[in-house]
Amino acid sequence: MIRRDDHLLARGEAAFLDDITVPAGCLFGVPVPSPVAAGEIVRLEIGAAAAAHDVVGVFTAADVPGENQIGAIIPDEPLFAEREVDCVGQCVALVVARSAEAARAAVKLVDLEIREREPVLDPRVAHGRGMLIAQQRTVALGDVDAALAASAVVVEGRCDTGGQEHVYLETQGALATPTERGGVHLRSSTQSPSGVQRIVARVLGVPMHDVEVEVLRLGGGFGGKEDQATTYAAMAAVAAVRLARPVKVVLRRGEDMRLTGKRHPYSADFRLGLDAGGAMTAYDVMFYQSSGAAADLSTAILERTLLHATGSYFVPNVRATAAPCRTNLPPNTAFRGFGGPQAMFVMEAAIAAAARKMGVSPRAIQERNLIEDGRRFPYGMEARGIRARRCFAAVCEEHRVDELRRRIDEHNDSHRETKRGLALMPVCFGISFTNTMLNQASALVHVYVDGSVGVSTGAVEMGQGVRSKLRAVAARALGVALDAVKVEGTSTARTANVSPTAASTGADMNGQAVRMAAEAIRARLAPFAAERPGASFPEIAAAAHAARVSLSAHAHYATPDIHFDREVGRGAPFAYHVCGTAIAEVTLDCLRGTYRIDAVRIVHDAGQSLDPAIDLGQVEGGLVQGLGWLLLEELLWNDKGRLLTDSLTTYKVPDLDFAPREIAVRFLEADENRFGPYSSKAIGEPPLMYGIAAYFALVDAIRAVRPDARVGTSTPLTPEKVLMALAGRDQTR
Ligand code: MTE
Ligand code: LUZ
Ligand code: MOS
Repeated sequence: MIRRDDHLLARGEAAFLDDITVPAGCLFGVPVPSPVAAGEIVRLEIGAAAAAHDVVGVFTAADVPGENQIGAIIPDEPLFAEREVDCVGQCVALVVARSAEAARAAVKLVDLEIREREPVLDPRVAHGRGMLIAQQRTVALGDVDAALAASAVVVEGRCDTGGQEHVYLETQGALATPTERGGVHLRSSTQSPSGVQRIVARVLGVPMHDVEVEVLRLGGGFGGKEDQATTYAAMAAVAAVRLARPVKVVLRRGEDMRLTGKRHPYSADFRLGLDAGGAMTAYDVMFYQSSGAAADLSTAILERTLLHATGSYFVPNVRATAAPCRTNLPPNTAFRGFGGPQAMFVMEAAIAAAARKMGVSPRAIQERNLIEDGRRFPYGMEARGIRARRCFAAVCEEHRVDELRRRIDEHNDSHRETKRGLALMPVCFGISFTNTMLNQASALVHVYVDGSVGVSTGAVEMGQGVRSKLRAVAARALGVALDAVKVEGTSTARTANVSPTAASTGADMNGQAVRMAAEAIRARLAPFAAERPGASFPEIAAAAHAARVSLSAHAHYATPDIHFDREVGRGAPFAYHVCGTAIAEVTLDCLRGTYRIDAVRIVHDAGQSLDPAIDLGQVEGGLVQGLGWLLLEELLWNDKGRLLTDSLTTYKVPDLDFAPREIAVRFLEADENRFGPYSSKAIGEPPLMYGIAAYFALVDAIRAVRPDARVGTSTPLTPEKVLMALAGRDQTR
């Protein structure tokens, strides 16, 4: 299947925010960021900037007509800093000029003096000082202390996982056009049109119906635009309303990298107990999340960390605690996996440590402990329809993992310059927003009298192919050809109160709503079809319209049977879990520390795919993005909290050469899934965690050189760190 937009995209004709022809008189805004990570604002003089060539206005907190507050979950983030700054990149003002160049030149003329404080960058230090975004939380099952005391083997350790920059190709931006009565029409590069609408209404002090947010498509989001697109939409809106002129704000790459939050770095302490046979008995883990300077989505991300603490495994006694620690970094935010990858990494590091101590392969421990139907997750949900073992067994069998292992061992026995390594990664990812309220979607379907179909939902297309999937659902439910269906861009005026396109639920929930609306229309058309054997769909639609029967339907879908009590950390928060397993093989150059990912082979449960080509792309893309997080992408800040890796020359993302030589993906035979339209399954986030297989394969190869190398507990494991580990340097941090 070719996505409807593919040719447009390939020719560069698909419009992104910055391609839209701006309205007459449009002005350009550029934010003024704090150069300091923590301190008190003692002077903010905007006079010189305001008087600069082509500058039309400079806006600060004083100019916000409504509330100067953009925090969506916890109201702790001002749009423009007032007295304090809490991170480098926090904005104090917006300069608006006739060109973006003139605005950028004038940014330098803003006179900002800050009395600096020592920033806190380490979440453990923040925790020690009681600097928390919200209370720390625990999910627990059984009696961990007793079970650990009774365990035959206990391993303990510390893990540190790094952050990750989203590097969506399209940077953050918005175009605001003032409307009547102090309202605004926004084009925003956001995953959350209703989120932008709600916060902009608050900032402007107008009702939500006076703020319309429209989204055509995003050049990638990856979670980075679930919450943080709001900032730039709100700035543009304030200036547009104040000046009664359209205002566009689009960040440059470097600005985007410095100003926006990233995947949360975590530090963790773990203790894992096992019996003599390798069955896990107890798991005790403490997560320190580097939340950044404001809450953003940190508490929700922390919750998903807790719910994925045990990964794909069943552990009878668990205590998982997580603290959202306030650090002087830009507020960290959603990123594919949403706290799940950080948790799963720690569990895999614990398994690797246990395997070493017990003299068995990590695979044996993984296989022994995979969760099965009837078992419970630590939060009390019973595993049902869990296909973890199926995928694990299938990938091992299809790729003859024992033989792969033997060949690698043979290679390592007979080669000194290169060593090879292998590891497996089973993924089991919960599908649904952990905040039950967000698990709803609606759709508006119109059949036009010529038989063509228009579909509107709250889903945002960001490259993941949700529009193609919704098109397939509508065509199938109505019984028309794909070409008859158009999925419109997203607008808050057509579809209201929508959840962000996130948590991998976009196609699931919006697809169900589309199916329901389309089926309602089809039922109305049925009598007209019955009276007209052989009639075409356009003829049937025209006949129904002539009889004054509505050809439009709206439907609302709420994911059934989910619930979660946040206070006690118990419930069934997920509709289902998506499972799969990856095997990774790497070859290490022992002299240079460089390595090649030879192959990643995956068996993944995509359900009854609505579009196998898209799903294959999601698995491959997620995997490579995960590899970047684990192996390559290193964020460095100086001790003043200034990001040093703020360009794509210093921040390395995977390229074709880095990608695995071979990626083999097999989709498991489909079964029923009542939560996905036509038994499809969510696919956006889970494949990212397959990258963990390659990380531990590399650790395996390093150990073939140096069995005592101190690797395997921190990410990213860059070639530089590999080289140091081969030289016998401590790489625990
Ligand atoms: N794929 C592309 N090409 N671009 C993206 O921005 N975002 C990912 C994933 N795949 C993303 C992507 C994330 S973080 C999520 S939550 C899902 O897509 C969202 O889309 P879905 O719910 O429709 O799967
Ligand atoms: N966003 C959110 C998410 O608000 N809640 C979630 O559970 C979630 N999960 C993954 C990605 N985004
Ligand atoms: Mo994805 S992190 O849920 O936007």
